Amino acid sequence: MKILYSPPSPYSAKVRMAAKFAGIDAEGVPTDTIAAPANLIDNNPLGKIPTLITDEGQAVYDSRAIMQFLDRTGAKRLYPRNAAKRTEAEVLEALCDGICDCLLAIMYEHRFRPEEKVHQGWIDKQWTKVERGLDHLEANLPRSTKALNGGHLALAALTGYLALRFPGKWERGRPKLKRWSAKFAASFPDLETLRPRQ
Ligand SMILES: N[C@@H](CCC(=O)N[C@@H](CS)C(=O)NCC(=O)O)C(=O)O
Repeated sequence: MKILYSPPSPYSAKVRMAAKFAGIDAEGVPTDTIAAPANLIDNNPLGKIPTLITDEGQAVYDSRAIMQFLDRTGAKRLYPRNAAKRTEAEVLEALCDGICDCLLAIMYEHRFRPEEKVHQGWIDKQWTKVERGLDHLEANLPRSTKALNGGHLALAALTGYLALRFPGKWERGRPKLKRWSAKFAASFPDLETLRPRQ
């Protein structure tokens, strides 16, 4: 099994941590989406990472479909069996991924638009969503990281991405979120190596 990814990508970090946690042997294939290589485009018309390719050649994307696939495939489950708890984990994942969507929209606005066309109003709108989302997380953090699930892994990916791309911009007033991130790093050193990095 292969996972096309890039080291800073938060969604890639989430699924690679999930594969490792679930005991699935997946080879990480560093992939430059801007270059749009054939092994990416031929497997995912959207040209996005992460894209998982099974040993049989089936492509699975996006990251949430990959998480569900890994949950069905691995030795360890990624989502609670209890329906209410599972919904909770899935919503936490959706929130963390959604915050990443806003952060990426901000990054892309700067990266892919000529400077005179960068739309500050759009960036501000995305950042408002980020702030609301992070405040919600600060007030509703999962209690423990002992029994990891897909929601926790999405949160670890999000906080890793914030630390990488937005240092000094998200921590103030959110001590619990910062502590949660540090505790994750200390508790799961093997997963920590897969969090977003340059
Ligand atoms: N909803 C998707 C988002 C994936 C995504 O946007 N990945 C980024 C990298 S972090 C990407 O591939 N960007 C290149 C592009 O949009 O062309 C998922 O959860 O997998």
